[in-house]
Order: sequence, then C-alpha cells, then structure tokens
Amino acid sequence: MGDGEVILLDFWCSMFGMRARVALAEKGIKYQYREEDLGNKSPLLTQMNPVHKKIPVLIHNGRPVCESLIILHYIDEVWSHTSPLLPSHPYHRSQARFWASYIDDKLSEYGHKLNTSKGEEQEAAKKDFIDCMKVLEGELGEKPYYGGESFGFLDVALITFYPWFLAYEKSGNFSMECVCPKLIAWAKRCMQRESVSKSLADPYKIYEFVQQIRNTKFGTDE
Ligand code: GS8
Repeated sequence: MGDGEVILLDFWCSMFGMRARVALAEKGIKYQYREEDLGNKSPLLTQMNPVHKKIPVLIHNGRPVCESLIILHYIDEVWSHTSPLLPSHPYHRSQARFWASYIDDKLSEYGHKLNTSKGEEQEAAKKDFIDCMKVLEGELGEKPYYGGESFGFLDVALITFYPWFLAYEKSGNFSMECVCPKLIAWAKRCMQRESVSKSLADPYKIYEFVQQIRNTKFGTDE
C-alpha cells in the first residue's frame, strides 16, 4: 500500500507544508515536490483540494489527502513499518492530537497576527503568542521530545514553526531564547535530525518574505 507515486503540492515557507516534508523524510519516502504559486494556483491544486484550494496536498497514486495533520496521520498509517510518529497508546494519541489542534488554533493565528499587525494589535498578538509558547513549553516538560524519548507526531507539528521564529522575534522585538529556553533547546535537538534540517525553510528567507508582506501592507518607513 505504501508504494506508488507520491506528489506533494506545497509552498516553500508553509509551516503546514513543511510538516508533510518532515514526515516523508522521516519515513524515507521518495516523492515529487511541486511548488505552488499561491497567487496563481495550478489547476491540479484546485482539482485536488476543491474545498479549500490550499496547500499542502499529498497526492498518493492519484488520490488527494488534504490538511497537514490529516496528511501526517495518513503517512504514519500507510508507511507504518518504519519511524512511527503517533504514539501507540490511545490516550497518548489523543493528547498528541489535542496539542496539535492547539498549535493550529492558537499559535498559528497569533504568529500570523504578530507578523502582520502594528501598534496595540501587535502588542496583544505578541502577548498571546508568548503565552501560547509558554504553555507548549510546559507541555514538553523535561522530556527530550513531545513524543517522549522519540521524535513523533507533535514534534513534527510544532518544529515547522521554528524557522518562523526569527520573523516573530523581529516583528515583536523579543528573544525566544529568553522567553522559552527549553523550547529552543528542544528545537535545536530536532534540528539535529536530517529529516528536519533538510525539510525546513531558511529563517532569513522567511524573515525577508514577512518584511515584503509588511512593506506592502504598511509601506517601507514603518
Ligand atoms: C492550513 C493550510 C494553509 O493555510 C493545513 O493544511 O493544516 N489547515 C491547513 N495553507 C495556506 C498556505 S500556508 O499559510 C494556503 O494554501 N493558502 C492559500 C489560500 O488561502 O488561498
């Protein structure tokens, strides 16, 4: 079942797309990477994800799987013989899903607001973002990974925000290392894995990308 053609429709700096890239790399799956122009989406993207028309989409033997967390589940179930990502115990699986949805509902929203707002709105987003990061750091506790002794589903779901940290820090004028030192130590541990370091976008390019968005929105003399 795991064999066959695998295509990933993606966008280089997407934290959602990078999740699929890390999971595919962890499992050692060969795939075709197709970069989408989100301002001019390909007919394949609109055909494969007609509901949301968003990346990432994993196309396995011609059939699409949409939504990054669902893609992670799918990859883990189809290529189950190696590098399990989800915990084996139902309770631990439920907790990994809970925290992944917390990341998508909260961290992703506050991070986006922090990068794309100014003044009071940005200060509020910064506070929410930092609070959220501290909650996630608390959940990690003293464990090396969210998956416990091994790198797993929740590690994949969160590590793809790491290359965005530089842009968040510059936008909010704060240091993640000072705010959440244990979380940064965890991120550096994850980066030692080739599946992670080779799949994540360059933080400086992401920072430039965010600057361009801010310049378009607010002008260059912020
Ligand atoms: C989010 C995907 C998404 O926002 C997931 O896969 O987890 N819940 C989804 N994709 C964005 C790019 S990354 O910010 C996207 O494709 N945007 C295009 C659009 O909104 O038109």
